[in-house]
Amino acid sequence: MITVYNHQHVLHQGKVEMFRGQLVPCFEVPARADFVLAELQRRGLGAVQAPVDSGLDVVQRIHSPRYLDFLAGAWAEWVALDPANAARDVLPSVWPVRSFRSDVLPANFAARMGLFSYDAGTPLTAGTWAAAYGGAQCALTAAGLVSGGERSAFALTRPPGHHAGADFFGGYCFLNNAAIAAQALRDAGAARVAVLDIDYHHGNGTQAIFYDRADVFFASIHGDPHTEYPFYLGYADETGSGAGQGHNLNLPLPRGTDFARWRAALGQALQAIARSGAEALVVSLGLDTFEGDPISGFHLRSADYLQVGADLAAAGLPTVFVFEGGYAVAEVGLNAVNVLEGFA
Ligand code: SP5
Ligand code: ZN
Repeated sequence: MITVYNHQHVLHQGKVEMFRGQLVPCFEVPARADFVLAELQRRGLGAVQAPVDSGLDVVQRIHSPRYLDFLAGAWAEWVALDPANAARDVLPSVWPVRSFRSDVLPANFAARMGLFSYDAGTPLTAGTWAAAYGGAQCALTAAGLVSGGERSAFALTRPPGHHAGADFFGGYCFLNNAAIAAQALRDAGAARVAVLDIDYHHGNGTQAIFYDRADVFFASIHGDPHTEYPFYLGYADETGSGAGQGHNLNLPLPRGTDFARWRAALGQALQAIARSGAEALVVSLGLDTFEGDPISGFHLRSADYLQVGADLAAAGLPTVFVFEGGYAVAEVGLNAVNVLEGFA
């Protein structure tokens, strides 16, 4: 398994996120990717390479121009407001909910922060654009390797991506790396692609991006949104719309779910993916299903991830793995590499 890793991930380094009325230290930290890289190298699980820069063509097929323009320039705008801002993360504080307009682009910076986001847990920092851009290149390079005949490749990057939609960030995510990889596989000739999201949290961004499309099947196993973030999407009755009707599968599970029950859902998702006729698979690989995760509620153990990898391999599809969540930092390397080793 080839891993595509961009050292610029470290340029995205949030200080704080809003939680219960306080700014608390970020859970999504650079050390997460470093632990995975160290474990990959310790266990000798294949080559690690830097991404090839292929620009924004595919990224622009997933994200809107005005969103990309905003993200690329946001930090410079923030510092221009007040030079002292250079020492602070940017967080949104006002949002256009129902009855407000989203077609008009406000001149005010805070207004645009809110227009392009949905939570106050996702700080934008000096290096966010550089890190997210490099992450998208990792996803594109990994997809290119698989289109070129590799059985699998792993985009090891952060910030994660699956909560980011066509024109919004949130849930620690800015560019949707899994969606970008899926689009790249389509563009390289796969008639149908599946995205399987096994992060603890529903992949609302990926679902929304492909919701009305028949060429990308989306399946997600996640904490029940009645109680779990991101709350407002991820229910079982969301099955796709228009041409995409029948091409979306949500398998929400209650807090406290153990591996036996989780694995049964994985079997269900993989059967649906087989029926979808997918010729390639993108796995949104979150490890926050781990029993020791500080913000999540499933009870998977480290050894279980070897079985997860074996089950994914049994689907028999060329597979791009994309790193998503997982906040038990000391164990995230072991758990991620267990999936990859179980697959290989
Ligand atoms: C990619 C990904 O996994 N994003 C998850 C974003 C979750 N953001 C909300 C976090 C809520 C924090 N809860 C803290 C509980 C501390 N006991
Ligand atoms: Zn997650």
